[in-house]
Amino acid sequence: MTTKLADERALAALDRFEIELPSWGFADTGTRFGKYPQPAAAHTLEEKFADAAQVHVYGGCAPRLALHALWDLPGGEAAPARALAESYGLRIGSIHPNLFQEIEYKHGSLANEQDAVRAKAQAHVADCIRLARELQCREVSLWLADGSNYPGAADIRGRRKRLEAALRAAHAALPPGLRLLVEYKPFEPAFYHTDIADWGMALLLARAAGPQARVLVDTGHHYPGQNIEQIVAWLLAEDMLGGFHFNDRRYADDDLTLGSIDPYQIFRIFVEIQAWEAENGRPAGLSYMIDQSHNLKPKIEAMLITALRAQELWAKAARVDAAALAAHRAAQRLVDAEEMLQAAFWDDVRPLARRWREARGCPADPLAAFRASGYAEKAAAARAHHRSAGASYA
Ligand code: PSV
Ligand code: MN
Repeated sequence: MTTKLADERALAALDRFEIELPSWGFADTGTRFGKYPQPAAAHTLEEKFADAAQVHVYGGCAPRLALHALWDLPGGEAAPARALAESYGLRIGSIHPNLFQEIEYKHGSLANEQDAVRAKAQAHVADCIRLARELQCREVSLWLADGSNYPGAADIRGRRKRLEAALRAAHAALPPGLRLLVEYKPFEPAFYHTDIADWGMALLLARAAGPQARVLVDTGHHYPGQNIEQIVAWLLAEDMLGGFHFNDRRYADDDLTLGSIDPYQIFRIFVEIQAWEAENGRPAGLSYMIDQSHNLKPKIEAMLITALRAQELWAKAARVDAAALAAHRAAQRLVDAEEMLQAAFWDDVRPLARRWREARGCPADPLAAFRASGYAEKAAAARAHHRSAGASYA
């Protein structure tokens, strides 16, 4: 396969690759030990839309914003968010229920032992489904902080049963076309057991919920050393993969910039997806989202770099020649097969990505162009009145 054909495949792959930005990634965040306010951080929903729009204007591949129900839509009204999306030229991708911040949820939400707490959580999910319908979103993306800290404290099977019933009930309220994504995480905030700890649990729950439910893979939610592309391959084979929350990590859920620690991991995930798409002759219909809260990096720059890195890794994966790889595998030419992946990973696709951007009227060097615009400085000046360190991530 010639370089020209590989480049054509990569350009076509870039045409169909979009990544969704998290509203919460533009707001002030911190660690368990403190919050680190930034002068240009977004405080209002409008500021979050405005900042996200910058990423799309310069990067050209991030047309959607994910919203967090409690932080972004506290009044439960869809109209203001719809108007903002329109005026900033963005779409609203997914709605994230918040089932962890309120004190009632300290022993869990949908798996809670107490009927009243479960009912409150279920009503919130139903409200998120209504919002998602009104905002014409593609999905409601559910992550639960449910779990326990000490052995003996929780009836694990009882909690699983309640969770399954809750997801079934949520699914029953979905209008056609709206998906329910089930995200898993092995630990934190619970440190002994987490109710949806891994992809197997998420898969079983999504299956039980109904046909519009799928699993969401957050790359940070795995133990070090776990083979995430294998999980992706299995979920694809089961037609149960819904999408991703991308971030990188050195330990777990560190919210580091995608590809900053292990770009080859993301590349291998993309190779699996594109192999599935080539075999099935259709897109896998996945939602690619960023789930990063940058405490120290300037937020818009961090999101822009993340979107560009995701594009580059996606383009690299597209340069793998699936037919040649299959031939090497069939003939058990291990070295040749691996070299195909290595070559595609190491080839520099940045000139190609620049070409792709320029063809769309985006700057060849988005970071430099964004910096030259002075947007961050202007935002910092305009947002000075917000400056008081609050306690929430909103
Ligand atoms: C917490 O781990 C988390 O990052 C989950 O991944 C959610 O997707 C996100 O917060 C927003 O609720
Ligand atoms: Mn996530």
